[in-house]
Amino acid sequence: VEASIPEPQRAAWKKHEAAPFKTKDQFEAATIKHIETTLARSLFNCDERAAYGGTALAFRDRLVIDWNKTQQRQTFADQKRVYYLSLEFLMGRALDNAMLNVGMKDVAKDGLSDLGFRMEDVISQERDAALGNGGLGRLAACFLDSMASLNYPAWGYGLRYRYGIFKQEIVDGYQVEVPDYWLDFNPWEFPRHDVTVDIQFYGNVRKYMDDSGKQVTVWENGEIVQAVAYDVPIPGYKTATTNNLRLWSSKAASGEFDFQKFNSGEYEQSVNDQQRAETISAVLYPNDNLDRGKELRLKQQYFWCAASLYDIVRRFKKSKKAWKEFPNQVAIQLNDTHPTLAIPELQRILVDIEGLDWDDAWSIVQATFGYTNHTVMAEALEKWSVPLMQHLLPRHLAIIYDINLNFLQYVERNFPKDREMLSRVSIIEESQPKMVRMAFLAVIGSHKVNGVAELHSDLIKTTIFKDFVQIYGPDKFTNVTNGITPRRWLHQANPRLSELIASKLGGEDYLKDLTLLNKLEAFVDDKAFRKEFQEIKYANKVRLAKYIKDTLDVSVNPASLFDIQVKRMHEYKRQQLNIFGVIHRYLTIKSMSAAEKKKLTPRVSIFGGKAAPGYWMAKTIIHLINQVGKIVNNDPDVGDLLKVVFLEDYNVSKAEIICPASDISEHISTAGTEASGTSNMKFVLNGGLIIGTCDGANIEITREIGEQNIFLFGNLAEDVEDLRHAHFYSKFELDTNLVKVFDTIKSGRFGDAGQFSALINGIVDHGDYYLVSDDFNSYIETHKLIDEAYANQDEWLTKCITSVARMGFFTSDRCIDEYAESIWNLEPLTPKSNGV
Ligand code: KOT
Repeated sequence: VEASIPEPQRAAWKKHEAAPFKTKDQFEAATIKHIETTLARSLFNCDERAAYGGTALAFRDRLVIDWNKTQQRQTFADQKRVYYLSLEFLMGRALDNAMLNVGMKDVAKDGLSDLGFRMEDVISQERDAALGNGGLGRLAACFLDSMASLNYPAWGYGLRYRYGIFKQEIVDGYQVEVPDYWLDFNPWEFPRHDVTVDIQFYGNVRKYMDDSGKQVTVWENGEIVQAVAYDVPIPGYKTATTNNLRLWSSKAASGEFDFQKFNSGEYEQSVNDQQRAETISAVLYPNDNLDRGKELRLKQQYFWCAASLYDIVRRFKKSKKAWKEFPNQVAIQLNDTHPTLAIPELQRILVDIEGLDWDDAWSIVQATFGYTNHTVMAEALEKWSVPLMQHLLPRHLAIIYDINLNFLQYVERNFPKDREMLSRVSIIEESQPKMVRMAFLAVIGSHKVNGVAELHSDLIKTTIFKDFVQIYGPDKFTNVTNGITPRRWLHQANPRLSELIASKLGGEDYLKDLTLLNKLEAFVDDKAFRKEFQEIKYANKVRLAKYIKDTLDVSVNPASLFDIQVKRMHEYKRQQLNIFGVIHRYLTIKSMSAAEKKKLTPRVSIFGGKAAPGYWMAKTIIHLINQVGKIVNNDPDVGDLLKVVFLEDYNVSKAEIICPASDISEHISTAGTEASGTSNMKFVLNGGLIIGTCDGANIEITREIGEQNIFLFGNLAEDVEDLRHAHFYSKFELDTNLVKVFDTIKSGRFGDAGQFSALINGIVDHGDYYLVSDDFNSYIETHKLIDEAYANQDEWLTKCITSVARMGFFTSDRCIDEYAESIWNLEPLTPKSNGV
């Protein structure tokens, strides 16, 4: 308030108030001004990168104006906000999205052309903001887009990693990781050097009585690291609402480095301190669906939770409201268990610092948090060792013990006869060393827990959280099926399809209300529409074929069936099942007569995805895919009938080229392992069909689009446990076709067989945990059905169009409305027409 300009001087401000560009001329002026003054370039040395920089800065100016007004509006409105805490935000590029949301893409296109540049070239200069591993991080990014587009007062909180997910290079068929230093030019972030928070680690806990006889607990003598805020504007689609994503960067508390130490000759120590502090936000952990329990990761989590909560509490305290109002002003959503330390941290702030009673504080905490679970895979469930937590966060561990004690007493009162239950549900696992089970803490500290697709939400209630359903009743657990933003994943990735749809639906309203897509079904027999739909798919395949030629020097025929599996490499996602299927197809082709070959549908099998650097099996699968490609693509017996390619460095901007170009995409996880999957939605929305297991969101996609429009195969989740058991305790006969595939690999046809023995042994000798053999026959039979179906292009096209028309449910806008209604109790705050 003190920084507000006094009334008499406001006229001068208003006269010169920054105004957004509106016309092409104004866009050109703004862009040139930035190129010449901000970037210090000129007519004579303006390359595409500089043109990108100027354009981005011109759009950034526009966003900032809306952003400031949005923050002002949200502050004055004095209503509840939601804070989305996620260690990952897989944003991809921002310029195209900004142009689309602001509604000025055409203006910019014409303007850039006047200045001598092509829009696509300028857009492709931008580096992806890749602060995430895969689905979980991309979901957070889609949610930010939807929250802004629906005018919800919402902030994201994350870490500003200096290095995002590594860049993947393929060298001799092997994955090589290259660091992703993405910050050399990032026009989208605003450093807020005035918004800093001191974060403590280590130290000790001391209790004493104050003068009034009240017990006080202090956490002291720790090491301090400073968190600095960097803000990123998040524009909504066709609305003035521009929300904030706040990313924290770590730095030595003493500033640059400790001059006292420096002057007294301890140069190295002072530089070391600085580096230790900066290490916290240095790099994203590159593991998807895996918890490795490293101390630095725990530091990242606490650093980010503590800074975010300090910020949220500081904002609340400005309102001078009573503490019991906190949950009416603040909802905090935990994106998986990574931010679970926010629970004991808020309890600590309320009890130790603000002096609330434990029980009052705990009611506030529980009413504030919601927790989203994204996985049931045992190796991904976070546990922290008690000794580590004792060392790093002694006060938090004590609070967790108290939370646990209260909880276990409650359980004991309500289930007095069930002694076993206490050890099953305890936050502390009595192992050696003891471990803190973060998922249990998250459940206990939240008022709602949700899974991300129906099957998954049912599974968590019957497996990992079964006892908690007993304890709290079923209403604490709910489902919010994932979704994707149609702005990026339809309009931006597939402008021609988007335009065709708009021409049939009478405008672009469907991008705000995706259920309107159902009106497309009326055109399923419309000849001209069908033809254009098909032409667009073909053009998208041509674009991908060109990309494959340019990057891998492999020629693929765009008339072939494009069969795509792009996602993180993981045994449970079963890229190995896919490549074994490809080898089977290769063997089949090799045994075919010329006449038989003539009848076969030509295929391109396209793979892409990163393996965690320490995940050997996943890396082996990448290697096998590349080795198979090398043989198959150069076999004259095969020709165009089969090509196998592995696309390097799959990321968000590449997904925007890949998703519109599929005929079939593969979502073939062992049933019950893929919580939702979201690329399944991207592919279908772009007019591709899918082959999939009855897993995650595939099930609801099937319900929406109809069984006749999807290729489902494989065992069901309910049978997985028995099958796994049978692999060990009954006679386990491998699928005969799979044995042939293994024999071929073992013969050395795809290079040194020793390289692949662990992959094969995992199935043959070690119980085939992911049921590759059990599902192999039904997988290859289903691929035959796909071949046949594709041969009838007319029916195929009908399936594709019908599916697109029925995908309205899978927009992330629907997700956000569901969260707002059933978890956050949050209302939108719609700007007036003047944007204020
Ligand atoms: C777990 C630990 C570390 C990093 C990532 C995870 C993770 C990722 N857990 N689940 N996911 C994926 O989340 C997506 C969004 O909900 C789901 O669609 C996908 O099935 C999960 O595997």
